[in-house]
Amino acid sequence: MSFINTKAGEIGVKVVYFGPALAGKSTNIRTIHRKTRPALRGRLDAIAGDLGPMLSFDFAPDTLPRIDDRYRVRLHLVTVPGPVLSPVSRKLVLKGVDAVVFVADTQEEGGELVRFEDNVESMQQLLTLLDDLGVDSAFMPMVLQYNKRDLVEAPTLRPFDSAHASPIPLTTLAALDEAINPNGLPTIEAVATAGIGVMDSLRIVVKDLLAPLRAEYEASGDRYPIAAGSSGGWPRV
Ligand SMILES: Nc1nc2c(ncn2[C@@H]2O[C@H](COP(=O)(O)OP(=O)(O)OP(=O)(O)O)[C@@H](O)[C@H]2O)c(=O)[nH]1
Ligand SMILES: [Mg+2]
Repeated sequence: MSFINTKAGEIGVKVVYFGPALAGKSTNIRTIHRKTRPALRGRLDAIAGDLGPMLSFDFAPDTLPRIDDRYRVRLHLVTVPGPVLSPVSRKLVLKGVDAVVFVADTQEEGGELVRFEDNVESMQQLLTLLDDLGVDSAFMPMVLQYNKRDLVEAPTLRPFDSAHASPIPLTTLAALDEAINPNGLPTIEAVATAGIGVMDSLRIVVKDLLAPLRAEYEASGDRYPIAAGSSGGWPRV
């Protein structure tokens, strides 16, 4: 649910960093904050949540084209909080979401993804929460960031399951992609702690956001005058 602030000449969009606990969501946000010119960005806020701090900040990249030749795009980046699943907090954070960076923890041990199931569960939770909020995830710009690719060991030899005369399936990155990405959303491998793949993940969803924003605001003419007494911004309905 993007929102327009005619006074500031900006359209705000909300990008949520979702994923299992400790996948690297906050590391993404901190890295982007650090890499953004201070003049373009707001403060990095840590709001205490019931299960941990929720990080957020906003910035208006000067590299993005204006919408309707007038409006700058201001990105509001937010993480879901917490080491424990908290559907209530997560749903609140997702309210009004315009795009999602799904941060998966793809560290490996012995050639297998240690957190395969956590990633699958988190994606299921995301889809359920979006559905609860009435958001059609099929139209949501989303990128799957396969993070912690520095924690990858050379695959070890797998035991052979003679009963089935085939190797026991590995829980590899390809298997994860098959499990959580049936519709072929864009994916990117990352090492968030080294800044690898972080800006590119954001770029992918922002690029996918621009077309729908243009369609929405450039077709709307002057439907958004500044209301008397308002600060100039209100949520879209
Ligand atoms: N080796 C490695 N460690 C990482 C990477 N990304 C994040 N980490 C580490 O993983 C831990 C968790 O990172 P956070 O960014 O706090 O993860 P989070 O998803 O925000 O975690 P919660 O908010 O607790 O759910 C930290 O110790 C990070 O330094 C990565 O790409 N490689
Ligand atoms: Mg965090």
